[in-house]
Amino acid sequence: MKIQKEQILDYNKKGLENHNNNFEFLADKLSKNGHDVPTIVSKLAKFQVAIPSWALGAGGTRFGRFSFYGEPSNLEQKLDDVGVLHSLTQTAGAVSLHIPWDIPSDYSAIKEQADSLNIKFDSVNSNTFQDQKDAKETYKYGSLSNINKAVRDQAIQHNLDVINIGNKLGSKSLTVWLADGSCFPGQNNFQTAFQNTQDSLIDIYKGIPDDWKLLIEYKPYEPNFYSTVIQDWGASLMLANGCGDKAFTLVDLGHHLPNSNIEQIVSILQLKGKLGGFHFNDSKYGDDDLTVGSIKPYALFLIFNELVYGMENNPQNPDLAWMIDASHNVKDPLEDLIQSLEAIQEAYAKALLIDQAELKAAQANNDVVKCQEILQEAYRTDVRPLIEKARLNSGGVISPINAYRNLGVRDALIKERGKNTVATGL
Ligand SMILES: [Mn+2]
Repeated sequence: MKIQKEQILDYNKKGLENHNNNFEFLADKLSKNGHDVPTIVSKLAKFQVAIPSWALGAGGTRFGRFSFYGEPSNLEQKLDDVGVLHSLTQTAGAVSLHIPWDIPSDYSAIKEQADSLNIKFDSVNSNTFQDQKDAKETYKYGSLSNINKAVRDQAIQHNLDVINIGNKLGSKSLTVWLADGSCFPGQNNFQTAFQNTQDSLIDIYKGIPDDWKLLIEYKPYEPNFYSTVIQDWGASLMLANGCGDKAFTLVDLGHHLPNSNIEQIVSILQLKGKLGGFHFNDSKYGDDDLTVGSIKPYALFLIFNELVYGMENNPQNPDLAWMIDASHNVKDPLEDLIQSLEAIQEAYAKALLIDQAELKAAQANNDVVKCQEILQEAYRTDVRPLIEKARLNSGGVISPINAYRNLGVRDALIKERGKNTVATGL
């Protein structure tokens, strides 16, 4: 299914007057307070977030999976779904493939399709957390950290294969997340597991093209519940430094112990020029894969404050690979992703409203109250008219969720694909 430009223009007619009134009121207020509204709107329009190919179908838990209808059952259909998201939101201009779940069968056809939908191929993701059909070695006891060299070699080769696939599509980074670790004390030698991982990553790094990045993701627990080899940003940073200049840490919001100060992690990594990518989701307890901004929108805003500061003040840090990394158990994945994209845009817009010069002055005076006032003044602003304007300027819709429902997208997908389709992935 493809949403036509005429459908969007027609849909927008209804809300245009209301949007214009809201935007003018807000733009006037912000301009009077010294904000450069057109620059903020153009920054919002430029901000693009990759959709992972595994997030377009129903996810599940280890207790079960509840299907919904019209799921994409191949890569072409997944790209179509990202195309739907992008045409409505104008924020989802990239897709992040998971290998081997989504290996293209015809590269030029898939590139052509992505081009026609205005979608780029972002980071490619390797998978050594489950055994593939006909694989010689098993990852049951780890992959890049495994005590057995044959297993490590298989995992290294898989990552090199993924780089090769990404290269053919125009990707510029490889994301490595390991499930490696141990469930019980004594099961692994921590030092051996870490050193094996470092050596394996160095072998993979040798295959990273000059204009690519190697992104190393960390996670404190799950699926291993006693230890994970790359448990936190410090372990990831050590491994990245052990590889070289093209290796970076990737921060996933859900991969922290409760109450971790993620904004501080993000800030310091940017200072050191080592933040390479960022995965969005939200959580209450752990890696819950919930809709971005659904539980802790203020924390997301504080993180964006640091990201914006870093993007403006840390030229030593590269452009980041942004991706939504969530799974959908009860919502229509496309609606969930639209909500996440909007939450990301909202947090970003609010962070752009923080008066950095004023904040710096208040910090210099140790005016703690003023510092909080500056942050919360930005946070309390209803920035939605700015996001609507950015979307409209790029050819998107005023309200993506309403449009998605009004245009009957899910019904059309069910008609096209049938009821009992199942997406590859988790
Ligand atoms: Mn992730």
